[in-house]
Amino acid sequence: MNNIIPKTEWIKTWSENGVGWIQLNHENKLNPLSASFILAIKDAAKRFDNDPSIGCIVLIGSEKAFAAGADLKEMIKLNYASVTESRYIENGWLDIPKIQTPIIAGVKGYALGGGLELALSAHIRVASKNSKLGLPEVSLGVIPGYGGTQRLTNLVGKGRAMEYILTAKMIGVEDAKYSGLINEYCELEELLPTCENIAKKIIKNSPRAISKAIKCINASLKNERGFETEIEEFGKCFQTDDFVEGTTAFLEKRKPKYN
Ligand code: CO8
Repeated sequence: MNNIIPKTEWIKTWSENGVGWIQLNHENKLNPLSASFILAIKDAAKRFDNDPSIGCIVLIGSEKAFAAGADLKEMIKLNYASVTESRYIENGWLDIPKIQTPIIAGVKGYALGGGLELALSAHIRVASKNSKLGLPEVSLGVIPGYGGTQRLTNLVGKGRAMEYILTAKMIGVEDAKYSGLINEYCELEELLPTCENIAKKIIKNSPRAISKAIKCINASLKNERGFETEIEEFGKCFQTDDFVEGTTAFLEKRKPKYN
């Protein structure tokens, strides 16, 4: 996994009035997140982070999906070692939260599995009314291993995190707003203006104070043991028959049979 080439052609970026926009633009409009796609997202975010004219980053997907999770055709090839030892996840996006510039995730359609975990690693989440969010990993024999068990719990509390993760259910925007999973929801056509309005409010403040505030808020939630445990248990999932059955069943368009 060490020679991953970022798939820059799956990313569109532009900037306007101090806002850096990143659009996930995979040929499959569900934006399945492969390692090279994730690297391209991370590189684009880093470029904006290093540009002093950018005060806020907005990350969006397609009309159909922010992202429907890890690319299962790639994930099925992973094993314990590739997940834990080669630091697949850290290479992927664990350092997105280290970015100093505020990131708003603008969700239209599906934000599932790794897709929701990407949105969870943003600082603020806005969703359009047609959105469906969720962490369906346990239905596939894995866990939300991109920081989902940690960030979701920090955001919505243990009870809700248990409900969302253990049931693997799709979460509508009203429920998501009520639980604190998203900050706001709006009409589909209002998503970009709503993100832009939040960005404008952020940009007029001190960029140095903002990056310090982000650092402090993240530090208050930091639980390195939690992330370590997640990676270890996530890696172990790849040694189970359930993972093979769950992921194969999805790709073969059938229901999994767990013993
Ligand atoms: N990866 C790869 N391909 C996908 C994915 C995916 N996550 N999701 C959909 N596709 C493919 C389908 O196989 C299908 O391909 P094809 O046209 O070749 O048959 C195509 O995209 C369209 O999909 P559907 O026909 O299923 O589209 P629908 O509109 O009927 O349904 C859904 C949309 C509800 C989003 C449905 O596609 C779905 O349930 N997708 C899977 C969602 C999911 O389970 N995501 C979680 C994945 S696990 C995960 O993210 C773990 C994160 C941490 C692990 C990190 C590991 C590195």
